[in-house]
Amino acid sequence: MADIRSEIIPGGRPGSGAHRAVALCGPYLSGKTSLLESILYATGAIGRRGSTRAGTSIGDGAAEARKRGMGTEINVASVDYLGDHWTFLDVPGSIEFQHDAMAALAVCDAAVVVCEPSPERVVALAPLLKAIEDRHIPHIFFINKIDSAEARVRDMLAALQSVSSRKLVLRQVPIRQPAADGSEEAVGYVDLVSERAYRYRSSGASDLIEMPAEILPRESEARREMLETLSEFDDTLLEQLIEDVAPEKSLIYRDLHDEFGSDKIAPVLIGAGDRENGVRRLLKALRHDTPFVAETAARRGLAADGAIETECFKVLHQSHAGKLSLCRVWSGSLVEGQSLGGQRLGTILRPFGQRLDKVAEARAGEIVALAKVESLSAGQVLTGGGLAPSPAFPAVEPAVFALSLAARNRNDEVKLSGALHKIVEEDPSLSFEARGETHELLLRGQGEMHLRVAVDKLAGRYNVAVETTTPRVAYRETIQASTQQHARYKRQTGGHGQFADIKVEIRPLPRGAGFRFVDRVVGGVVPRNFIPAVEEGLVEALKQGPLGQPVVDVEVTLFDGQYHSVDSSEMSFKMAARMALAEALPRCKPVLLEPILKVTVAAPSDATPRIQRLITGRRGQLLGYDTRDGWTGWDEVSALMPEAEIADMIVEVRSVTQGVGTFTTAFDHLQELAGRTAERIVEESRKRAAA
Ligand SMILES: Nc1nc2c(ncn2[C@@H]2O[C@H](COP(=O)(O)OP(=O)(O)O)[C@@H](O)[C@H]2O)c(=O)[nH]1
Ligand SMILES: [Mg+2]
Repeated sequence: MADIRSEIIPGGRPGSGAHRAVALCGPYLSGKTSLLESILYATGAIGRRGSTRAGTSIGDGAAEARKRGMGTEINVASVDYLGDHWTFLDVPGSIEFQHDAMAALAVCDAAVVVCEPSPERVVALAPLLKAIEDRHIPHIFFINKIDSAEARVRDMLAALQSVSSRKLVLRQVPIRQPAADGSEEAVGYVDLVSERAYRYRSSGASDLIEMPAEILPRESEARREMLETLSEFDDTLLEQLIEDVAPEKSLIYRDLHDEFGSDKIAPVLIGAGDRENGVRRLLKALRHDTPFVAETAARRGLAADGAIETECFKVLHQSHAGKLSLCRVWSGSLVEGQSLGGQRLGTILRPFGQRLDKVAEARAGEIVALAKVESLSAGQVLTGGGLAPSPAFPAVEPAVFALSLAARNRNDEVKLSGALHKIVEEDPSLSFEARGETHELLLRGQGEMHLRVAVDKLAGRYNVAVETTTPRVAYRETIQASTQQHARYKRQTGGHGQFADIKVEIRPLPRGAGFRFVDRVVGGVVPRNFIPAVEEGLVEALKQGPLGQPVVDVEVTLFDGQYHSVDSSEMSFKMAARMALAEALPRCKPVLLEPILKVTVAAPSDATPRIQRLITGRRGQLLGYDTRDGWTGWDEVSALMPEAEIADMIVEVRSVTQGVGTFTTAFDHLQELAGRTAERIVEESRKRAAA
């Protein structure tokens, strides 16, 4: 068939040697890495098909990924296929590693959304689809594991449509046969455009077969649906359908191409990625319909005017190669050793799983790793004019989980801090912070698994072993009663002694007022120059109150005192102030204060009642709920909750939302806490102080 479609394709044509990039995305375990393996095998890039289960796949080769049998980082591999060059980015499916997925999607020409063949699990796709749709990334659904699918493809299609705002176009229907165990098994498919039937083979390309008669009704129904959807965006096709004229295949192909490339429709293909079923069909759809680099650059708002332009979307730190900036070349080409925008480009590497192949040049469309370009980080575009922020680079998701870290060996503290900087540069959805008030080093991220992988990296790649604990809550205490206190500090040791005498009044202040010092000394009974020392002593004493926590919301008034012209000093007044509070505070009905956060939980609406129960079950106070802005079928529940109850809340939020629920927090206020819980907290901090 003469490729009449090549003329209408802007930016390039299939077989012209262009470089395109496609992200393989979808939930954890949907089969992305296996699909990548089959793509590599089907295109001849590898001679043997490995498996993720056996730990022999090209993807997931990093130690942390192999250990868990799951993708924890982007896997990159390039292939040549029918005269073009393709880079596939197999991205982690777990929501905890989604930042990598978002970064990869940002630079791809198209995405393949690999999904399980279970309608009840499509909810898990919602956050990913939202990101893809918001960015107008052309995407194909690949209903995977068709070999073990129990649901019918039409039900799966309906479920997918319910979470997708693009019109879905089913391009294949399965041919089913009764299996030995009485169930039905997919043994092949009919391509709805060409109206050809194929039989799957356990490996290799499917065989063209005669169209089974019993599939015809289903085939023509599905084909009509496909054409009707395509005609919504094409009047010519619409007229033909109305007039009952059979449309030319070339028109259907053109509509598929144009409507996919402009993100009006999302085609749906079926197959079994781990045994190459439907993989070649997928590759051909990509070959014909994936936009070329110049079109994607235009969608991103990048210039692509022929001048050199490249964008970094991910950084890796490797012990031997040093810093690697994974980049897509948007226009022009990069040459080893070249100077660009004040940066010297050293070695250029083409990743293939864990392997890095040196190349002399990287052309427009390619994805390569640039070695040791120290100032080039994810979310930056490098041109002859220097570095600039990427347009609309994916923002970092708010952290929902934290661990407190400590180097197992105290001498490793400097090393730990250096390593943390590197792993955060690799994955900006991790962050760390030295929290003064609890003397902890906090690592924050997207879930426990996310942080455990980071801890594994610290040990495995940077040789820093760390202990992890649950972060402490920054409790406070305050007083509920007023009192007056007289304190005299007097020492006589040899030469001249120390003397200070003060009278203070202590009273509670409203929540959030902090500490207030009032000087009501008259007649110089405490000389001016000693008054700051009194305040300093008070501040020191308030660092730890009778319940072991910092004391807040108190006012201390200095109203009387005495001094000695020789023995009084700043030091002695400071001591007197500390004594005064140490004696007075226990009498002022001290009470524990716990931090209360304003929490906003986002989840699919049908999970809202469960989210509300979860919140009230964790001492939360519901404030209300609303629809989530920009999300169809999602709610946001807001509540006030104790910080202590939020520490592991993400686990439960995910378990009632098929993994997609999330939340944000912000400090709201401190609240009095009494009873058993308070006693336990006071006891724990006493033990810690004694240890
Ligand atoms: N039955 C069946 N299993 C598959 C298929 N593709 C992948 N799997 C299995 O699904 C599991 C997850 O595959 P993997 O590629 O690691 O998923 P990923 O997390 O999406 O990368 C593995 O046990 C695969 O063997 C398929 O087409 N059919
Ligand atoms: Mg994987």
